[in-house]
Amino acid sequence: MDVRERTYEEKITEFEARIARGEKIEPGDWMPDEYRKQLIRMIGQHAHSEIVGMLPEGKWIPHAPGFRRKLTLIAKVQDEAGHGQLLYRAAETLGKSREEMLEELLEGKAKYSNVFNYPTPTWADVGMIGWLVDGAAVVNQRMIAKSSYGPYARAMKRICFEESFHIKQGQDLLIKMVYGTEEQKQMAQDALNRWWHPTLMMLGMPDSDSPHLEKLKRWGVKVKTNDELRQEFIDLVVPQLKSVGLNPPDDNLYYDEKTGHWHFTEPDYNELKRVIKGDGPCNKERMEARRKAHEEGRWVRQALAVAKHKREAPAV
Ligand code: FAQ
Repeated sequence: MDVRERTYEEKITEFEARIARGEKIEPGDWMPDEYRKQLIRMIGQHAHSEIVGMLPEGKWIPHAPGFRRKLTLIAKVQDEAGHGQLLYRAAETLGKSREEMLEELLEGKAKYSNVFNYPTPTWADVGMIGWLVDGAAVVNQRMIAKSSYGPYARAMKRICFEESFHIKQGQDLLIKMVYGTEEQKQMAQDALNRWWHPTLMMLGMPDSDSPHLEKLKRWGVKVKTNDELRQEFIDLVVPQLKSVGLNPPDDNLYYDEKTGHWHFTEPDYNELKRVIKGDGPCNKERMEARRKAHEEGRWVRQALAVAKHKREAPAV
């Protein structure tokens, strides 16, 4: 038996061969440091997005029009909290603690999705988050379900299942408005105008300007590129919106018979860069709300830590 230590080249060749065979990489397996780093970065940002993403819709819970709409919205927002939990757990399998990740978020050092830094001035915005934001999230996450890292890929099964239901609640709410009064229809169209470009940006920088894409693709963390996912989302959602008389705010949007895809105007990626650096319409408000929630939850974490300590202390 060969007992010598394997070289880095041998380890990475075997690692890449496993990915090429479609095997999943699991927490205790050997992996290059850069693969681990990329995953912690991406899963951490994903987890933060889920919990910051509770805020723009959460503010509408007290104002939801009617008991059933309120119940549905509460359930949706709670689902997002659960997704955050699952994702923090998945990131922890790579060696970074949830506390560290949360600290980075609260100190403004960690990123979360651009899209949650925009306001929700009307009830129609709640529907648009479901239809567009959850819609784009599912397109991305169905791809992540095929990712090479086992815990991340498996977490997507439940997340995609629940987020597909969130899309339906957004569509149901908006279709009611679109077939309601003229004013309600206009509210739905205005919300679409507000959310269209931020949602397209949500799927990442264009491939030509994405510093991470090459590694993520090479190691099967992503099996499609940001631009491919953006096109897939547009091809899916444009006919849905048009079928109820809603029109994305893009004068150059048309179906190209030759390519079989919808042609669209790219969003302003300079705006994306500004928003993720902290200069969006609601960044400050979102971070203040997260910090307040963290402070208000401190007593729960302390009580749990005491209970854990008591359970683990040797009996006398
Ligand atoms: N927002 O090379 P790329 C949801 C950053 S879940 C913020 O393109 P990458 C559920 C990027 O981090 C939504 N930052 O990066 C829900 C990087 O910064 P770094 C979240 C962005 O990783 C629904 C730099 O720019 N989903 O919505 C964005 O290949 C409703 C270079 O960019 C996920 O997180 C952006 N849009 O692609 C909840 C899915 N775009 O790290 C509540 C997993 C780029 O160098 C209500 N994540 N940046 O400092 C991903 O697929 C990717 O990480 C992307 C970014 C697509 C977000």
